[in-house]
Amino acid sequence: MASSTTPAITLDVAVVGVGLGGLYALHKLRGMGLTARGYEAGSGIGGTWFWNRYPGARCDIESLEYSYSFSDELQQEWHWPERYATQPVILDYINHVADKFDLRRDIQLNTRIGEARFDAAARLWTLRTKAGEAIRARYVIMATGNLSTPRVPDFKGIEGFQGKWYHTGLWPAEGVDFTGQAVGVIGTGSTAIQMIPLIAAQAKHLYVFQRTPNFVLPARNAPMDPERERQHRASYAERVIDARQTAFGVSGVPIPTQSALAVPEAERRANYEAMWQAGGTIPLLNCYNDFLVDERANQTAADFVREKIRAVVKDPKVAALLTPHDHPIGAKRLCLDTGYYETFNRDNVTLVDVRSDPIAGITPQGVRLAGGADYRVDSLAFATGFDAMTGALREIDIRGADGQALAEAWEGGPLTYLGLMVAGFPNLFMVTGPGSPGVKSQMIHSIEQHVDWITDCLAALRAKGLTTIEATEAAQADWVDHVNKVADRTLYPRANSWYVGANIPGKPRVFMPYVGGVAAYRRKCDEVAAQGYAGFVLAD
Ligand code: NA7
Repeated sequence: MASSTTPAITLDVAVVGVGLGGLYALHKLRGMGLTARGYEAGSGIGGTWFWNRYPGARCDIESLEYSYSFSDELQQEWHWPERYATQPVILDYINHVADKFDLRRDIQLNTRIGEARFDAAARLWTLRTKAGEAIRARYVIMATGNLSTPRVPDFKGIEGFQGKWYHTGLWPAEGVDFTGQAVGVIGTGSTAIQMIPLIAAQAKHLYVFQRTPNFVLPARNAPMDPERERQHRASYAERVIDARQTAFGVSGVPIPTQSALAVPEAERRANYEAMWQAGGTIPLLNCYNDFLVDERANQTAADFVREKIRAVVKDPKVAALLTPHDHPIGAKRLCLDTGYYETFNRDNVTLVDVRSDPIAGITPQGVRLAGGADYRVDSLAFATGFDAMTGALREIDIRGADGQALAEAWEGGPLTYLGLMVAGFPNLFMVTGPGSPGVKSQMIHSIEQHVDWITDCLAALRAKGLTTIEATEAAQADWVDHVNKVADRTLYPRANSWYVGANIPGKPRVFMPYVGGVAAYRRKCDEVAAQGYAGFVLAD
């Protein structure tokens, strides 16, 4: 273990987190001739795709889209075996990228950053690892991810549970065999929806503890169609440009111009049916231009999906419980499934409604509800989500120019300028931070845009002979206001989702992502840069 007196390594840029964002940042920074090093808490790289190894973990964006665009050679050589890649395949891809671009020599694994302090006189950050190693760096790029702080609710009695329990975001690398077991899954978000059909097929009995049903659309996963792959490979360059003009950063999707209410019902239903058959979330999100802003328009799609649930689930009581009723469709992250609703027709699956009768605690044998019912299980899988968007940053003790803690500055919710920087924290950048479209877009698209913007900014500073950049309070306040106004024009804030921190008791209810779309956001970021970094103070 390094002691606090160990001389600090000094870098141009320290990159915290080596998932998809950190990895691309390291590649870009090295290309600029800067000294950079990535610090990763995991024993391997990959971030989300390293930790989330639960059964059925898979991307919910098509893999031909969900891949880096910065290297045509990489795009042409990599083969995605299925329409939506599984977690192991995505992790292979990330490791392939690290090897191809020789990035491992700049990556330090098993290293969790515990604190970061800005020295205003020296204009340098000092990071300290949990093991006590110090790192001095002119700039810090926080590539810590949006869904990287797993959260198990504070259930009474969990420490006395005699079986084994797991969180999906910290799943054992060697996997878990549930054969012959009674298993409880707590939560019914995207993660649980991917996992439940596979556990049901293996376990003796599965109890699904559901508080809120979600809207689930069919993924229609399939082996990669060679012709589709060929066409996509032939048009990657145009597709990148196309994706930049869209709301979600996914290419090949027409921008909707029509209201759902402006078309006859038969035509609208035919459209929804085509979307249902095509699979994926993107067709529905792009069906009509008022789907996420007009409640009545939204209702038409919500009712369509509700009918589908009733058509699949045989027991009407179970179907009713699985039918979402408390939020507009799409206002929470839409989930994709392979056989989720069908799973509830199995004899070995029981849906337990913990909305009407909440979980009171965990007993040595299983789960107890407030009403007294006991469910005996051998294992428990918590698919209870993450302290999203701010959790990973708040876990690090980050102190800015006047010693202020980031956690304090964000006490009432995250404040950022463009989701890229925070006033009072010079030279500290975030990749897809709160206030940017990150989680509301194809993540790799947004990651690349942020890393490109940050590295262009560092190049501009270098060209001007300057060393520091900091967001102004005024620009930050305007941006936060804009993010809120844009969100308030939509149906998004109406859902109790992790976008508003609703899953974390006591977390301030603030709508965190920017939902004006990646096209508008990119324009704004480009304008700011073109105006000499308007809203930032640059200094030597
Ligand atoms: P989510 O989407 O945050 O889902 C967490 C689930 O856990 C959700 O169904 C919650 O119900 C449930 N939950 C949380 N706390 C409790 C308690 N105390 N009792 C019962 N149920 C509870 O996390 P995921 O991992 O599924 O997905 C996160 C993102 O990863 C996803 O959006 C994709 O982008 C990838 P609630 O809805 O709060 O009533």
